[in-house]
Amino acid sequence: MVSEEKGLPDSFDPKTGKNIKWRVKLGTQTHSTPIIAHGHIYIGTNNGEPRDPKHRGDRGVFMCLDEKTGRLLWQLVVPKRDEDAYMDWPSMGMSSTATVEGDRIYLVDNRGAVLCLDAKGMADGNDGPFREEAAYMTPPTTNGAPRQQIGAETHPETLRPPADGKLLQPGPLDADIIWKFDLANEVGIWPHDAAHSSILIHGNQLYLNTASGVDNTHKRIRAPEAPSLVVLDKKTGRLLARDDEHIGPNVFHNTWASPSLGRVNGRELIFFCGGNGVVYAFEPLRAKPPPGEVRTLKKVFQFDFDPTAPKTDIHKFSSNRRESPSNLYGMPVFQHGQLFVAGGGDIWWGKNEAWLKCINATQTGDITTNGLEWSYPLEKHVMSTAAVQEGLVFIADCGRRFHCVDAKTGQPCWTHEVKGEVWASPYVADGKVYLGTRSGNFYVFTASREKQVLAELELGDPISATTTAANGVLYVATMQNLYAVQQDAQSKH
Ligand SMILES: [Ca+2]
Repeated sequence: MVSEEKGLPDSFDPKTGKNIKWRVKLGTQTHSTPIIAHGHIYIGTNNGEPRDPKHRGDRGVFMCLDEKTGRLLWQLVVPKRDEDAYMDWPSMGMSSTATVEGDRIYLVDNRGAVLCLDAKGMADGNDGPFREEAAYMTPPTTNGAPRQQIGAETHPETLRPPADGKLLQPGPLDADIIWKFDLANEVGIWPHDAAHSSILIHGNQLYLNTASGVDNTHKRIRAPEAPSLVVLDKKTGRLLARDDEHIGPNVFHNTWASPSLGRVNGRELIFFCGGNGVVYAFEPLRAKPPPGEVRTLKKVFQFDFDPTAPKTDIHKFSSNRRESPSNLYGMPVFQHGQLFVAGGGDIWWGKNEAWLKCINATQTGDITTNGLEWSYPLEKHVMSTAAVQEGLVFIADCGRRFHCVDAKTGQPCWTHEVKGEVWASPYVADGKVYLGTRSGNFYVFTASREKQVLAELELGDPISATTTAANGVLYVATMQNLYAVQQDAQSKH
């Protein structure tokens, strides 16, 4: 959540076009953060503003846009899961954030499939081994409303071909899938609400949270043995390893927190926040196991984020706003031996209590008691990942408050009341902190120990995405628009 970019503006104005290079329409719901690489912008959204007449109706959409102009180069369009609304919530689109390396894009789509995509799309031909793009973009004949009622016995299903056997044909505007790994089919996850992962690349390996959660009753775990963290071969999508921590039964809502990596006293560790409210560190996988073999990730430490919360029969605390387990949405952030983790009661189903905690990541074993360096109370719930820079930790919560906290002591330097809940993470770049809220307000603060509000804008529609910057341009995604913001630019609209 910290960038080296310089020369970024303090403010911009959607009404006059000041400091705006361009603005493009996305779908009607955008929960994915824009990623910029090699002249392209990658962002997930929905199909509320169809860009291709052959793709109509509710879909998960992932767009590849031209960095200079915002023009659409190609898009991945994936039919919704229609077996149960709670497995792929209507109109949510594709929420995951892409990871890009060279000409390969790694992404989890709305059906919970891990995909490797070709940066050039279909325009330069269909690169394999995956060749079934036509079948994967064609919805079943019944596409539209989910087939089952809430509470009914449903199971995750594979995409069914339409009854008439007619498939949509990919064209130059469509995505080119290199390989696909379906988390529901292959490792038995239970999709819930929306798949959300930000894939970590380490050498030839991909580490990702599985987004396995409760069923449509919110009180049952139907896939207790499903992994929470998996490792895939980035070249082939083969499953190499998984956790064996038996996290499943105690996942309060879902497994939405993405893993991170840090070097602790010369040793690399994979950090991971489980949907059970426990923070783990694992050894990275050293070598590829022989064909057919799946390794178990070796745990280095575990830290119970909320040790006094209920640990058994936890789903009976669903909807209890006073007492419940904690869960973790944001990523664990590592710097100088410290691990910063924000979590607490679930925003939809848990207690109104949340914290930012600092963990000493140099210890091993169960570090719940000895590993806590400090704990700082947040308000209500927290979805953000902390941005940590020069001894300051920036975080925002769903109690409409933005916090600047001293990384050493956990004492607040300052706070600011913002309009709207915050689902995005703060983003530090060029001495500033950028933050959007669910009321559509956008804030620019100085990234300093003293409070200074540089700008408060009203963008008109809610913001879930974290701001990002590349090549001197700031990218701000609201639910419906993507703004490219650049100092001294002037757009006409
Ligand atoms: Ca291609």
